[in-house]
Amino acid sequence: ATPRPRVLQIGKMPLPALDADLAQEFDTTVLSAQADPQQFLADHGSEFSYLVTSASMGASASVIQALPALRGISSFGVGFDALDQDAILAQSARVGYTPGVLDDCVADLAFALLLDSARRLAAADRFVRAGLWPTERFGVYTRASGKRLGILGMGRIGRQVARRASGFDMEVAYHNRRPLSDSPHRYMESLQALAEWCDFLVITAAGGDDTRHLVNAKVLQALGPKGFLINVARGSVVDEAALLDALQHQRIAGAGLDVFEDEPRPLPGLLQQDNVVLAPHIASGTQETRRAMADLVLANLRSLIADGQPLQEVPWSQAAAQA
Ligand code: 8YV
Repeated sequence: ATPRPRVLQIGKMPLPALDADLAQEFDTTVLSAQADPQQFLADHGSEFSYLVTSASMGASASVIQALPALRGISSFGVGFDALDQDAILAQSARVGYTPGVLDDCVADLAFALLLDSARRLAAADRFVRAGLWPTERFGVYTRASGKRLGILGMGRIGRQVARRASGFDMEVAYHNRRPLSDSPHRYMESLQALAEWCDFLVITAAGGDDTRHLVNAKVLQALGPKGFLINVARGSVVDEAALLDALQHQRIAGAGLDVFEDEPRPLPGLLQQDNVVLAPHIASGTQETRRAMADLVLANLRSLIADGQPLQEVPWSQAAAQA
């Protein structure tokens, strides 16, 4: 029998069962489990044709370049901003990812953060647990229903957020680089105008150089002292220092954040603010969704090995393959 192709897995996957699946079905080596990963790559990098990673772990140029026989990458997640595009294209490796299967759960968490930042549910839970109910008053906060929702990045996930907003009788507008031909929602020419208009600004835009620090001090100023910022996309889209400053000086009303510029380390000042709700990058983190993502990681890897191409391919990988 021909030997099974060897697969390098960068680190632990976001669903433990997937680690087991990968170990069982493929000849898999976990890079982070090696005593000296750097040395391991230098000694054994040329033995691997396939790489498995996640949107969070990504794949740096130095890892890619240490794998001269690389043919395919299967990544867990819909984001690909942590995959070094230039290094990957230089080696003509094809890249699979997991779009589509997480849209509803990410939109659910956007709404959970929206409702929590407005109604302060996490703070209310802390209040009750601390035994304060009999003696103190919990504050009165902000209505969410019927308010204006601005979406930065009306893609697959943004559309699911908009759908949920209709159940809350919210008016929806969005900003993208260009208006969509098939969206019933109002298009705003600029992010600034969207921020001025809305009560809740929800970020569902892709990460990467094109969107870095789009939400800056000026946009937060436009969102204003009654406005809330919700981010379930990438920390890089927001200038986190400017956001902390705006929260500290009540230039915005509050924020709900699932993503940060330097994960897993939110700016320490954020932990001191009671007008922000923090989550550890869990928007896709349900059994159902992570299992569907894991199945797609496995299916993409099988397809890369059998046919040289993944079932779901990142756009720039597909474009390069067709050129
Ligand atoms: C993942 C994500 O949970 O899909 C993405 O791009 O950021 C999340 O769904 C995360 O990347 C897992 O590592």
